[in-house]
Amino acid sequence: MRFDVVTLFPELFSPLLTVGIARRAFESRQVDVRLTNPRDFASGHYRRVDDRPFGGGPGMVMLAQPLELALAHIRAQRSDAAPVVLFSPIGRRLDHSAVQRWSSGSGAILLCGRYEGIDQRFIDSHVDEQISLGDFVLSGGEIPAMALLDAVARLQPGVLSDSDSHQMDSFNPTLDGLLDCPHYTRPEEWSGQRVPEVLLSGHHGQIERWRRDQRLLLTARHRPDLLEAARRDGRISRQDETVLALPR
Ligand code: 9WO
Repeated sequence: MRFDVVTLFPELFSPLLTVGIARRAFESRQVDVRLTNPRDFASGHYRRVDDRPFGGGPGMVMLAQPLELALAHIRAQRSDAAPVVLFSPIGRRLDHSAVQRWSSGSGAILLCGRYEGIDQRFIDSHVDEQISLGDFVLSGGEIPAMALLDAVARLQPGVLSDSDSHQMDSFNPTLDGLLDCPHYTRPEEWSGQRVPEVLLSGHHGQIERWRRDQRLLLTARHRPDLLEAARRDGRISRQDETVLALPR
């Protein structure tokens, strides 16, 4: 799949593309990321990409014209009708099921806004979808774009070291709708705190049951909304309910 990113700051993407486990998906071009800077399509001696807002007010607004030329340049390279995605708090919240859909698609054109925003006429003419990471404001759309690319990259076959473990419901904290269990590593005692004995026991059945219990209890305490959704989807067994009903 191919993701074209339209950004005034393409250098922000280097660490994403060259460091960590997701990098494998990018370097192998399983997830082919192309960066386009609208400044390269700006005119005049100063190659302006922004201007003052009509009606007054603070800050600057991204010009529609360099963005449209950048988009035309990308469209000329792509043979598909990839959707144009804008990252903004107006959009639908990104979640794991949306990431799964993006990870099995053919890509998109990711538009990263800066300054106070983008001329609304460009949005009305060219943006197909808006995606939000939550109800807060950033200084640009680059971090949300990187969040989507990272989430998509780690779902590519062979990218996670424990190959494809994310695809197995019982290993995936989001596929079956429960939070992940706590993790422990060496030493067995740290700062006066011992690792739960069951994890040292070597009883794989007991370990799996303990992890399931932890996930159920953690989800009940911190995200009762997720537990309700898991119940509605039939993902909570009778044995699970027994654990949840125990007094704590
Ligand atoms: C910001 C904004 C705030 C409230 C309602 C609508 C909005 N649209 C935008 C917008 O398009 N902003 C551009 C990208 C330009 C300013 C910096 N940008 C941005 C994106 N800030 N915060 C986000 C963002 C994106 C996804 N999830 C959370 C925040």
